[in-house]
Amino acid sequence: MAETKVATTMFEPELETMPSSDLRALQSERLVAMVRYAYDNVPLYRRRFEEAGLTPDDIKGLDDLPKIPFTVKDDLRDHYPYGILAVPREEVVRFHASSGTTGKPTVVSYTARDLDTWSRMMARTYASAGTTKADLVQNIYGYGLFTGGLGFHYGAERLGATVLPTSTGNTKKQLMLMRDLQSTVVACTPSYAVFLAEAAVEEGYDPRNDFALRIGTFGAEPWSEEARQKLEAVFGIRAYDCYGMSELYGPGVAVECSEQNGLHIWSDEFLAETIDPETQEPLPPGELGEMVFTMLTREAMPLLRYRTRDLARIVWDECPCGRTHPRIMRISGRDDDMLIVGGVNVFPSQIEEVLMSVPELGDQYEIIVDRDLLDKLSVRVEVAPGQDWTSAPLAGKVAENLTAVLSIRALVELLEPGTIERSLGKARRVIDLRTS
Ligand code: DLL
Repeated sequence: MAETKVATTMFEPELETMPSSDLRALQSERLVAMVRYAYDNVPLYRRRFEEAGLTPDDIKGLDDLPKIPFTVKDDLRDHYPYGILAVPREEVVRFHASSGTTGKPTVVSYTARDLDTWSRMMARTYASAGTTKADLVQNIYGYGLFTGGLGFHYGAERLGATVLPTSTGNTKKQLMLMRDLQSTVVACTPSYAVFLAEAAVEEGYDPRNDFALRIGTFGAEPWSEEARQKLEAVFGIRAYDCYGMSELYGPGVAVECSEQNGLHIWSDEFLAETIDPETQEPLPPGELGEMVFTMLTREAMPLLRYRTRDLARIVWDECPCGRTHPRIMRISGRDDDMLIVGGVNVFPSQIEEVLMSVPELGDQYEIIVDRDLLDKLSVRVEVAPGQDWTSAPLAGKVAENLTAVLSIRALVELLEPGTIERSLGKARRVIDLRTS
């Protein structure tokens, strides 16, 4: 589908296309005010500033950003249950929480104005992906503590589109409603979208003709260019990458535009930097590093220089779509997702790219890391329907392709289609069995 460039309308054209110098000036002004607000209202920030020998007067603009101490996820966990609150609890109109694999969830909070800002960012996000008032959005992100469901819900309403709030689960019903109501936009995780495509064919639908889908807004987990091409081909849609995290409202931090070449960060609200995760030094634009965000107008839970652990490049080049906001050039993964196998760094996204480029393979896979004497990397992957999962030459070819990209040996096990358990939300692809 990528051959037809679609001009998209903007939700807030003046803010989305403001000259970069004006955008920088706005960020600078907001940063100064936010630092003062955080210092005055959150004991943690006051303490951090005091420890660093700083006062808000030392932050006069963007050039002083590197002086500000970082905030990390543990700072939020340490303040369980309410997290970092800058307003009395009565001013909070909603909480969300991120599941967190270990221990207590991270609770995040919103004032009425925060929710308003978030909805605007989400309305921009939809519009950037080509959604208009005329669209019917089937929102399959989970409703509840996860920010995906309500984030995509209120954003669609703010844009004036129609929402079908199906939330996760019940795939047969999803497909039936998708056909009967003729949904035009689907919002879910990319791994669920892949599963939905497979289930549609199994249920006897012709996804390109029985459904009226034209746009997919996918995010909440890494996915590859190859996965995008597959999803676009199966459903006859354009598939857009959306990035966000609970601490930064939820989805709606950054999204692709019609160019599908990098995700614009809504930089009047989110001030982005990249740092070297080891030295913590800021990196020049365009270099791969850990993304760090400062929220510029957040009321309930201000975040100054929040370390995301997500690795990406950020560029400030002009984009043909007309938006001036800088772009994330694909999220390479999280630095805590990176596997070190036998001393070699391996990103699950590299493995996905290799697997998706072999036509005989299906879309479902698992990465297993184990250790006998040495570390061992195994990949279990389903073959595509109709392919032979006992084929030794196919397994050998996949293993060779993986070794060429990763520079370490990978064992490959082919599986019958349907063997691996499907996920409704974020897929769990990596199983690390090493104990130390
Ligand atoms: O996943 C918010 C969200 C919902 C984003 C729906 C997009 C769509 P958390 O559960 O807090 O919030 O997880 C945040 O997910 O730090 C990234 O590691 C990962 N992530 C989110 N979007 C992307 C993406 C939501 N487009 C964590 N590509 C983040 C790669 C992503 N990773």
